[in-house]
Amino acid sequence: MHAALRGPSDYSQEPARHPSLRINAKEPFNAEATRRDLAASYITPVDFFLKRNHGPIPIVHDINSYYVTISGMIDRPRKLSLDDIKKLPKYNVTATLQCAGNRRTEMSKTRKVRGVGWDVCALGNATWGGAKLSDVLRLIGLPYHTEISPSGGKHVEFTSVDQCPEEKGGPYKASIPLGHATNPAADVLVAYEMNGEVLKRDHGYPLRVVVPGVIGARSVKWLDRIDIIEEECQGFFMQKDYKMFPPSVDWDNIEWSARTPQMDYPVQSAICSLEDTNVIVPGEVNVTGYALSGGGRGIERVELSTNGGKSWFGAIRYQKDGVPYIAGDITSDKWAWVLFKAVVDVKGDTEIVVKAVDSSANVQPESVESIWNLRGILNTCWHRVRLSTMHNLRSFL
Ligand SMILES: Nc1nc2c(c(=O)[nH]1)N[C@H]1C(S)=C(S)[C@@H](COP(=O)(O)O)O[C@H]1N2
Ligand SMILES: [Mo]
Repeated sequence: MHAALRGPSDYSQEPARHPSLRINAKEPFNAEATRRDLAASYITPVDFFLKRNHGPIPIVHDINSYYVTISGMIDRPRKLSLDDIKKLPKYNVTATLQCAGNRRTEMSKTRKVRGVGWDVCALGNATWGGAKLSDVLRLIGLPYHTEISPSGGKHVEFTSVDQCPEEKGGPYKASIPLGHATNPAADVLVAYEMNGEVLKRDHGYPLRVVVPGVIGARSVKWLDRIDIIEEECQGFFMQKDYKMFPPSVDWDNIEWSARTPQMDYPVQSAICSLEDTNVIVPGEVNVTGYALSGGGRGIERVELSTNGGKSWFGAIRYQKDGVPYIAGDITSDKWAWVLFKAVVDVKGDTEIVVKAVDSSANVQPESVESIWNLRGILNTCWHRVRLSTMHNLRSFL
């Protein structure tokens, strides 16, 4: 094992976290921002960025002797230091990382699912700075657009050092197809910066992988090894966790090998300016939130309804101030969410519904029942908030 980077076996050396986070599990630490904090900015401040862990946060003992081992089905294995990675061309990629478990709590309300519960904030949008994985792999003799290595490797596996109970104390690991890893346009990064600052421990210091447009589970933090392997990673999280089963499959009839692990996330949106518990004065209500889709697909429309989906009206989408958002245009951040806003005139008790349509015309499903799955992943049904109105406010004053 690595001496310079190590995963502790207990939670006595966790980093400090922002007090306003909503903690969904303490050990391992899993937390999300409040809806308002998350939607307040296009670039998510590190403090409010989703924190999703499966074990105690690793510690760097000596950054000067840290290296990442690149090995597996290649002729010349190599060890790369942080400086070696930093010598490669640096890219800044703005990409949203979304956990597949985002909105799991809501899915559990129809029928219980297993996993850490999350509201609608298990994601964040950051500008990641680092080397492209495609450039790192060129250093070991794999050219761009290699689908199969000369020795028959088809996947690139990332291994960390954190001690995860699901892996019986072993490290977290995941893989992506070699063709994806060696495609420079896929923008897969070996990142050392987040929002212009050195990566924080919670988010993978000293190096993490960022796979844009793909569920967060493949973006391995605290990188120890990169291995070229024959087939996809056989670790717990790839084989027995992040898979999407149909509603008919439950724990008594599950056959894990029947499905491949999830890669891209589907089109998603949620309202962040309101909570179900809000009691408001009738009148104009600001509705804001986020929408995103996987695989680099942009957001074509965000629509709201106040009559359960019988009719819809469009919300304004935006990323950068003063730059109109055009899905798929080079002026937009292809891997990033869009924020939306609209004003809704609320007269009495109202349910506000949001749904997004991506640039491939994929639409969010109406009901959670049709996409229910035992692990509670990829809940992307129309997001609803129920508002109660206070009609007699004056008489209270
Ligand atoms: N080493 C390691 N990498 C990991 C994980 C982990 O537990 N250990 N969790 C994964 C999951 S499921 C998600 S959603 C993202 C979350 O990244 P973040 O905590 O930086 O938001 O990290 C991924 N990478
Ligand atoms: Mo995740």
